[in-house]
Amino acid sequence: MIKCSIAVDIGASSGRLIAGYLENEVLKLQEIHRFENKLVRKGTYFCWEIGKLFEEIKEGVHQCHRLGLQPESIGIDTWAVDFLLLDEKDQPLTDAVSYRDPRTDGMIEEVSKLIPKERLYSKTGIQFQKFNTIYQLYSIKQNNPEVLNQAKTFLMIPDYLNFLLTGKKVNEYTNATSTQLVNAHTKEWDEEIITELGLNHEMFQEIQMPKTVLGTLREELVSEFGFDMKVILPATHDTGSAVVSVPEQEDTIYISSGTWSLIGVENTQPICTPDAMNYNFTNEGGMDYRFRFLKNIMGLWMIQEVKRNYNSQYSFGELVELARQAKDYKAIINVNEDRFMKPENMIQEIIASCLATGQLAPETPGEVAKCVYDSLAASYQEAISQIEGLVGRTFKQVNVIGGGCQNELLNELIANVTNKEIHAGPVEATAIGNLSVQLMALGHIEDISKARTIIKHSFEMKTYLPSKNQM
Ligand code: LFR
Repeated sequence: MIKCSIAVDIGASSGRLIAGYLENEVLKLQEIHRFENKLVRKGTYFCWEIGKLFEEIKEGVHQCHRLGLQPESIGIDTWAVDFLLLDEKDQPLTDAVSYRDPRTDGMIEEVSKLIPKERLYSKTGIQFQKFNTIYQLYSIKQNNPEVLNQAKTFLMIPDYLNFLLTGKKVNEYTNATSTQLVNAHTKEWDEEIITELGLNHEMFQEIQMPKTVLGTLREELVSEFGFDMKVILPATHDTGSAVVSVPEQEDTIYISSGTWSLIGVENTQPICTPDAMNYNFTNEGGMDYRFRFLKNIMGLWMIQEVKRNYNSQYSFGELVELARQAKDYKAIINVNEDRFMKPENMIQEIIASCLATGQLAPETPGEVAKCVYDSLAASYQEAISQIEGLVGRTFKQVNVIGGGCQNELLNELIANVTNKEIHAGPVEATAIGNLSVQLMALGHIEDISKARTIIKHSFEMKTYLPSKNQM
């Protein structure tokens, strides 16, 4: 049996288990299980089906073994900011409410009354997004204080899944920073902020770094699978794992392209200046205490919703093709407006936004898709000029990683709009970053720079140059 590690990578629209192992310094991947993830309405909230996600992870582990692979370790990453609160019997007190739920409307303003924005930013370096954990917790404090009174343990989504695997309760660092409660300078929970919000300090767990071997499987799981394995902390925030696998950092701006587009650079120090705050850049904690200085752009969520609103009549590939055919239509909307976070109907929202800005409304699926792609590219360009201004230098190339890097039209548009060379790949950046950290913890890869060299040699990248025949 081939020995491997398993990356569990769960995004907002799908999850996957990918097995990986090194063969002559080349990282080999094998997808072993893929499943859907989506928001479901439970009572008045939009939630994740956390129990189902755990069942899918178990199914994937069984499948790995059936395929003749022997996992030495497993590591989980998911989106950030969402969490569960457990009672004294370690039972969840609520469903796993999603960050897209409107329960946080108005909470940035409420929290700002207690902690001025400048102070919060200079301490944490984290962007102001209404869905951050801090605002979710504050919304619970205002509307369901009894839940917080009973809460003994705060675990983020991957922390909770790790708890189900091992019985150990810790908060992994990269994901913890997305709460806006971790101090960017001490890299620990910021006790002052927690006190000023009136939250209970005790529920926060010890912060542990990626590469930590958390433990082994609970006994019931060892009997169920018929084997044990190590549970290792990768960067449990998916974007943290994705950025581990950006092969070249020099002269490069990355775009981690999925449900969100995360655009930025890797730094060794946080930039918590008023300018960075005003442009709403974030300094998320990364591997080896590096920082991801980046901006959230609404991303492919918009096209996922457009597809859903057309009752999935067109595939993503077909929408791209239709957008290419709609080459005479052009309208640019501000994709980062709150109205696109969770609209009733994305197509109607796009039309309304075009009309409100005095532009022709898209009339066909191709025009709607073209508007989304053009607008995303325009938003990337704006973020790039902000990054260049904030860090005081220009960058030669853009490396698009993640599922979205397979969208050739979008890559061409980015090349044209930014006038930079675009490198696309790896597609499975998040799983690759997750696996690399596990392989480091197991002693198979020395460090992150060695991991990046291996990644560069193991996966194909495509290059797109700016063209004169712009769409
Ligand atoms: C991407 C991501 C982003 C985070 C958003 C919400 O999947 O993790 O980094 O801002 O989802 O958690």
